[in-house]
Amino acid sequence: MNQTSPSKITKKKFSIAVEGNIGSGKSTILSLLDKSYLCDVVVEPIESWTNVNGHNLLAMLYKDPVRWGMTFQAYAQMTLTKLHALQTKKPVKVMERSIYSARYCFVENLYRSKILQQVEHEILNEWFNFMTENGRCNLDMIIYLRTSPEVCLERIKARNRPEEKSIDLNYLTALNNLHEQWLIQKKPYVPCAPVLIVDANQNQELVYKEANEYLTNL
Ligand code: D5M
Ligand code: MG
Repeated sequence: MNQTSPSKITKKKFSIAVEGNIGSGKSTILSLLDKSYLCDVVVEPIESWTNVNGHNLLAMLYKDPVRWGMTFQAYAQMTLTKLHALQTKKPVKVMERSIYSARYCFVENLYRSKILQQVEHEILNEWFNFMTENGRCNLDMIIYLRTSPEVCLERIKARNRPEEKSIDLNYLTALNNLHEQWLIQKKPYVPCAPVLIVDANQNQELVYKEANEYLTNL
């Protein structure tokens, strides 16, 4: 058992982020982990992104990323920071995504594809640096659901969210490359916690079994 094992923690929770491309199966795994006596699951604030006082900001982003990219990322960063700060009861807190994937994958992709302007990137970065300093958004572990963009596309088609109709293989490949750079190559961004890599192309029951076995043996 290592030093940060949940059973050794009295007040501080062991915080985990489940990361992976769109359609990698994060929500499915989280809904299974939610039943565990060990874990409190905190899901991605997609409900708030699709209803900002009546505005579907996620749909607006997919429809017109140049117009809404900055607005969406500013809002995503804020809602995710709130989830990082959320106090939970059980020994392990499991989050869907984190402020880190928002910054290192989504913001980075919008910037590299010239959808975000340099000044917008600078502002988001300054906020990100402020929000992550002094351990404010600390994680103890990252579970990376590693998937091929092709498998993600199939799952996205199957779940058929109206906002996600425009997602194509190019977008998923770009996001996949950024997840890989961050969580596997650890360059140019270094993960803030140890990374457990799970092959999430496989059947989702097996993915859950692998993640759960790891958690109960911590
Ligand atoms: O999917 C949640 C949806 O939200 C999916 O369409 C991707 C989108 N999403 C999540 N975070 C971001 C950021 N930071 N920018 C742009 N789009 C985002 P899921 O597969 O559950 O992640
Ligand atoms: Mg999800």
